Amino acid sequence: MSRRIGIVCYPTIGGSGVVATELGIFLAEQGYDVHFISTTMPFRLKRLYPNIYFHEVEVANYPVFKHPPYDLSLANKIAEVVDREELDIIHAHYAVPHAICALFAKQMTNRDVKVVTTLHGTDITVLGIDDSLQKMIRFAIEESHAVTAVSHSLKQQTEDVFQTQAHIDVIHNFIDVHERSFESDEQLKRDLGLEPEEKVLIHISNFRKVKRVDQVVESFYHISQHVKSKLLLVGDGPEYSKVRQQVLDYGLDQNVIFLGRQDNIQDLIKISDLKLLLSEKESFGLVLLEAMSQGVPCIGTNIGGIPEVIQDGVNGYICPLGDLACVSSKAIQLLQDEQLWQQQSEQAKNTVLHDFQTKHIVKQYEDLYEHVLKKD
Ligand code: GMT
Repeated sequence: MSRRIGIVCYPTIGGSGVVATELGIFLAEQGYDVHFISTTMPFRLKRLYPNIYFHEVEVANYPVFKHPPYDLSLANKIAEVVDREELDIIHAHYAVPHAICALFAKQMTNRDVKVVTTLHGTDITVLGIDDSLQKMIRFAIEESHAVTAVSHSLKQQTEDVFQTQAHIDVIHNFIDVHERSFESDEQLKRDLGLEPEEKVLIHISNFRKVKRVDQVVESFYHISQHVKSKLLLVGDGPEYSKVRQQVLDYGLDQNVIFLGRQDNIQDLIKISDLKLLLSEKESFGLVLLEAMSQGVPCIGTNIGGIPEVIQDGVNGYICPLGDLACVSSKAIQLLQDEQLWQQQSEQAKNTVLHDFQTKHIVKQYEDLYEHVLKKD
């Protein structure tokens, strides 16, 4: 019998939206009926799938409300979809507000629908330490029929922050390795003004403070003194203007290319030699998988889930947070040693293939769904 799964997520650009959407697509390909419940169509959902449905949450904005009640509209929509589409499972990505709304929706329906919650990071590492939300997040974790975290580190932090005994399964993020071509687009390099002999470093993020993009620029400043190179900065967010100014202050404006938000990051990764992710908080770092799947080694901080993806000295390097001397020396070593780079590039692809392939990881979610469906 085909299972009917509702997926509640933030569909906009961001790792959790990507993971939720790719999960839905893969489940649909396995024969599940998948119902996305969200404000806008998930951005990676680019073609029609006969068994993927999208239910838009419309937020009522009456003058009586000071703030439009998004969470209530979402809960109501989830309940409506559970009843009408006879859902078996609601898979909520993020404890607040999605898991809370799913649990509330469950109360409104007569169906024995199960709630699976996936923690992605910010709900624990940022919201979890906010007193005004802590009780509610603990409730979401303890009342869900199953809870998953995207890394061992996030599971540990959740247990520490909430002092909860709730069982949490670690299911890592994943990436589809099919249809990957490793050929670098020489025309794109020319279009971006990259010289053939120049090394290309890349950083992709939402430019939140936690991403420490300023430290990426500072590390690049040192690297560029030793290696003819350029830095691609992909994304936009609160720190963007500050980082632009920093690039000017360092006299790096000819060497740093700001690309803003981009959908097709794979094309940019393919022309890159090294990826930097120097965050102070990062439950997993999905962009690392995007890079490694194309054979691009990564340097990351020893923070959160990053060391669960980068194996130091194997497929990249791990440096202590804020240790920019470590970042630049490792980067220079890697970019100057072609043989070492080739080895790490191969290892990066192998890591993704062995540990983070969609079909292996999604199987863990499928097993979890079957497990919760047997629960009372
Ligand atoms: O990193 C962000 O600010 C975006 C956030 C999101 O909602 O997508 O990312 C979180 O979830 C991703 C998918 O599981 C993880 O790969 C990111 O590491 C995690 N971000 C943080 O923990 C800061």
